[in-house]
Amino acid sequence: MKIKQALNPLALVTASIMVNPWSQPGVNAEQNPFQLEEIENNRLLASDNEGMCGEGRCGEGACGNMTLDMEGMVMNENRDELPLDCRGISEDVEISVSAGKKYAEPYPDTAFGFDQHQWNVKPCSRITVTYTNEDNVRHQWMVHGLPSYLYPQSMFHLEANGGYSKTGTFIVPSDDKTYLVHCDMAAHMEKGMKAQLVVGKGSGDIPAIPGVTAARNPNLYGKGNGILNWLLGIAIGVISFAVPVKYLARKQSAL
Ligand SMILES: [Cu+2]
Repeated sequence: MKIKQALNPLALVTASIMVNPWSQPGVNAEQNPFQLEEIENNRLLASDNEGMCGEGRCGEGACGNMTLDMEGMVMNENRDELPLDCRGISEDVEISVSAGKKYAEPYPDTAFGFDQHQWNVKPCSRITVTYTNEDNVRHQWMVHGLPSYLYPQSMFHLEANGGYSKTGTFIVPSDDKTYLVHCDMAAHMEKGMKAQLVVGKGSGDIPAIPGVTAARNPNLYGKGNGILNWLLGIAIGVISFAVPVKYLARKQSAL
């Protein structure tokens, strides 16, 4: 009788509801609406230009403001032309960025990552980025929000095919601004390939950058409260066992 009470499914369901499985938030790659709109506009502009530089018209080598070969692509490189608000180059900065699945390992809810997620430079810096892709799928390093009179679609863009590196240079304006950097391959930003380039004092952090800023809508699925999750799992397991046992016991007593 006591065993039957202990296995009372109603009591177990109540107990399992009382166990709170919510745990500490993970980092998901939420974006703010402005960034989403900007990225979507850039995609539309890029697709408008596709017939100009894509579809084999230029083949390998230079094409407008894009260089493309078997190893990847550099788009909108600018080594010499100063932004209108810069009197000169304040400093030359060299950045090496690695991309790959292994860089996602420290961060929950991510699958891809950069080895760094924030870079700080002075206004009017000339920045040379060497981007190395350690995976076997394509990855991009794309900066948004640059002045459109220098950078079509307001972006500078490196893309490295699996196992290759690409190097490109661009010059940032003089204003304090935080630029979104991401990989635009499907779902890669949402899965961790998101970073920020801070020029001068920046203009405020971008949310949900792995290891840098928190998500505004954190993931509430349990990952941290291991004991509570174990208790919930045990309770569900016991219920699954108790219901058929009770049914069989009733059936037997009726015979
Ligand atoms: Cu990627």
